Amino acid sequence: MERTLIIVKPDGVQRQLIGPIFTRLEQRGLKVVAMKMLQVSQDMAREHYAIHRGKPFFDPLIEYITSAPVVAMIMEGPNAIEAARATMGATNPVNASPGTIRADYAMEVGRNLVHSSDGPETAAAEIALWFDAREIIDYGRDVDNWILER
Ligand code: DAT
Ligand code: MG
Repeated sequence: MERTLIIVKPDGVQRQLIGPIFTRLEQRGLKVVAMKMLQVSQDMAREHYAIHRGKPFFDPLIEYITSAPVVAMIMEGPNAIEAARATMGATNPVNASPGTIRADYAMEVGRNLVHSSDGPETAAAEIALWFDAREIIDYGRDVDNWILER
């Protein structure tokens, strides 16, 4: 089953939106297999966003993601990466479709509340960067018989 990394960014925690953001993903049927709150270090932020190094928004992005605690989680499900990205909405909230997290709760690209991995390789790398293998719990849910067509 596919796994993806989700982060409620500092603005999401500060704005008391951990619950609403989490609820959208959880109630779709995505299964939480790991979660924690942490203060992101400069080094970790730079590694997480390494692909954006050199871009004009890189320094503000690092400052933002390290500015206050975040909540990170791994979610699992069929096509979890695509499902989470669709629920999150477009990078710039102004372009995000109504009903997505970013459209419904955010105004600007530099305060877009949530991160979710954009592909299988990035998901694997991000999960390894953010979590120890021991923090990831493999468990079953009885309700899966009603969420997944097996
Ligand atoms: P996403 O978070 O949708 O995966 P991304 O990986 O392209 O988007 O960029 C990472 C973050 O960097 C994004 O959430 C907000 C910021 N960002 C991206 N493009 C930007 C831009 N053109 N101006 C300002 N910030 C930007
Ligand atoms: Mg991205």
